[in-house]
Amino acid sequence: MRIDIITIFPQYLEPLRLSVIGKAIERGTVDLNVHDLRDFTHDRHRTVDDTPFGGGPGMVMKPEPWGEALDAALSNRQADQRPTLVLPTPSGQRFDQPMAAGLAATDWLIFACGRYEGIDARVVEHFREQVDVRELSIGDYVLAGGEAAVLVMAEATIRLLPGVLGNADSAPDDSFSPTREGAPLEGPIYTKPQVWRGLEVPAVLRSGDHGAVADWRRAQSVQRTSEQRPDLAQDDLG
Ligand code: JEH
Repeated sequence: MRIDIITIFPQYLEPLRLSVIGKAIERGTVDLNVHDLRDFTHDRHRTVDDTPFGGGPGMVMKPEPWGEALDAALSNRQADQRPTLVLPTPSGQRFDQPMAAGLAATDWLIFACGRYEGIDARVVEHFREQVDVRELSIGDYVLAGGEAAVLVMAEATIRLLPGVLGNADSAPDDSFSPTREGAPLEGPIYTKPQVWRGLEVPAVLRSGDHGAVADWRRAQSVQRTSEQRPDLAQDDLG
């Protein structure tokens, strides 16, 4: 998968080069290209913002640098390639696990990180002709820009690519997997030592009775989901 990220803070995206996502980049599973929006300005101050038409607080990102940056990212593409352009915005659709899976099924993502009050709306209007546009939000709180949202969306997407997770079975059993429907949250997990600071690992987990372990885990999931996320709980599960 190819991923382009356009931002005025390229260093903000460096954490993607760590850990399991970084390995995927090193191995070539992901071709990550981070671009500095200011490289597509032409004035001495490398200006990317201006005052809003119609008035109001703050500044708006100018369309010209975005137009040039996106033209550059889209250059030299094959006729059959139609990338997905993801725009993080507080007014987008909520990003969730099925969307991560949908993005992971594409072969080219371009993330456009806004700052200030956001990007001049004509940028999306213009590029809709060349790309599939997704305006997405990671949640109902206000960030200072799109970069942190892109870290979240890119990590959630890349870890789903074939070969990225060590244990191929890890992803399908995740909290938000459809296979955990009704009680999607995981209960408590334990490792050695058997007793730590006087606290014992539940005996059932050491019983060797796989059926009893599965039943216990299911009951823990049901309890945890109803306590922490009643909105996700299916109330006929005990
Ligand atoms: C924030 C991209 C580009 C700040 C305020 C306003 C809210 C009412 N989940 C997310 N939260 N924030 C972002 C995001 C995602 N994905 C996000 C961004 C940009 C993504 C610039 N900013 C900063 C920013 C305007 N306020 C929006 N309103 C709902 C509380 C009040 C106005 C716009 C942009």
